Amino acid sequence: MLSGPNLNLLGEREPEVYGHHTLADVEAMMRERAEQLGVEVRFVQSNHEGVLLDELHRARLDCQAVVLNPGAFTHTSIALRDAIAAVRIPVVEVHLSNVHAREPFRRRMVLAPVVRGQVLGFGPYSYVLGLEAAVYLARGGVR
Ligand code: CA2
Repeated sequence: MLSGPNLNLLGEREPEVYGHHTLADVEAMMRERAEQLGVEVRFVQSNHEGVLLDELHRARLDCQAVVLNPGAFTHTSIALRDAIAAVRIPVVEVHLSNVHAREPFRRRMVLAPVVRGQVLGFGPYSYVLGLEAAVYLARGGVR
């Protein structure tokens, strides 16, 4: 599970947009579901694009799928797009908010063509659904 910039502030500010859960709360929800599904999850949050790139590269060696909330890099990062296209393991993009119902600049999603799918708008539950999708893909779901 890779979380991008500012998501470490979750629960501290803008609760009307992102809710009251902290990132630790969201990760605990995912961990609980991961146990039920019998899978291991590694959690990384970084505010640095290069660290997210390194983690995607690392994941291709020891993970079967990635759940990614790229934060604002969703709208800008061609480097993340290239990395996702390069790593070959399935990447599921998740967002807490329904970005399409927000500012027009958030509708530009540069990773969308290279991820396997997106889950957005369900708050912390987007992460749980993203995990379920990732496990489904890792276990040989849709190609
Ligand atoms: O809805 C999402 O999950 C986003 O990826 C969150 C990003 C935003 O730039 C994307 O458009 C949609 C921002 C994360 C910032 O999180 C904060 C949390 C608390 C206080 C301030 C920012």
